[in-house]
Amino acid sequence: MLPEKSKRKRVYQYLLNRMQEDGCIHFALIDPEKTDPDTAAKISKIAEEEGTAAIMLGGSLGVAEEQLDKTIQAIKKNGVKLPIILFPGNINGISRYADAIWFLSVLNSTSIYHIIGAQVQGAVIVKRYGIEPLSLAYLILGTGGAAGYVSYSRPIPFEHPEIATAYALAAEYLGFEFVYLEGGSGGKPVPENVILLVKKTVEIPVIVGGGIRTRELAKRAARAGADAIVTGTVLEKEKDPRDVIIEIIEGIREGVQERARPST
Ligand code: 1GP
Repeated sequence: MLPEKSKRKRVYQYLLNRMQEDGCIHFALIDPEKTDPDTAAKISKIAEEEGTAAIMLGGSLGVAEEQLDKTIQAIKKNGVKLPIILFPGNINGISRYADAIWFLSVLNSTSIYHIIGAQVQGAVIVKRYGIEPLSLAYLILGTGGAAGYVSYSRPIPFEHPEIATAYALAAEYLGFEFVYLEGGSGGKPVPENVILLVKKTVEIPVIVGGGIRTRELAKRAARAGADAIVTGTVLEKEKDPRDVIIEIIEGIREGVQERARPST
């Protein structure tokens, strides 16, 4: 019997619909190692109210399943209806309470473990917990940040958009549903020309993250064609998360509008 695709693909369909409607969507990334469950619940509620499309949960180091469980339970208890998508750094990044998981492969890692090893271990758990897998080609660019370091990656230089594009195209041909251009958390954002070339070449949705911390940077990534923008670090700062999210989402909307305008 063929799998019941519609059931397995609930979050997938939701994300695609929102990307189509809005042109570019926002994901709020929360690292449970850096943010306690109550704060995560508060940020998630604000994000939902201000138009964020989903909550991503994960981090490169020190995330334990128990922490994820508590964080997701707190977010759900706070009445947040947005999908909660795990963003695992390793197989300890899986919680039974999540709605979906970025089932990711670090395609430019030099370690087989990060390309297919952890996934083999994790698949069985994802199946057992009934979490929706969203297949994702995770590409590390620029300095790579902590994610690049812990995944033994060979980051793609920003100066070589054609290499990032070739990886993204290979990802599409291998059947990945999404591609993620990661500039490294807290680092320099992926340049517009890289996003532009990847978008021009591939048909799968392009997610961009790493170093996006202002309205202007969100606008640039959206204008270049990102289908989704991830912000993490900026939500951990002293600033009011509501102000931060409003700014980022306004930047995204402006970027989408500018994209639609014919160039003069
Ligand atoms: C990291 O791309 C994400 O994996 C988000 O990066 O923390 O810089 O927002 P920031």
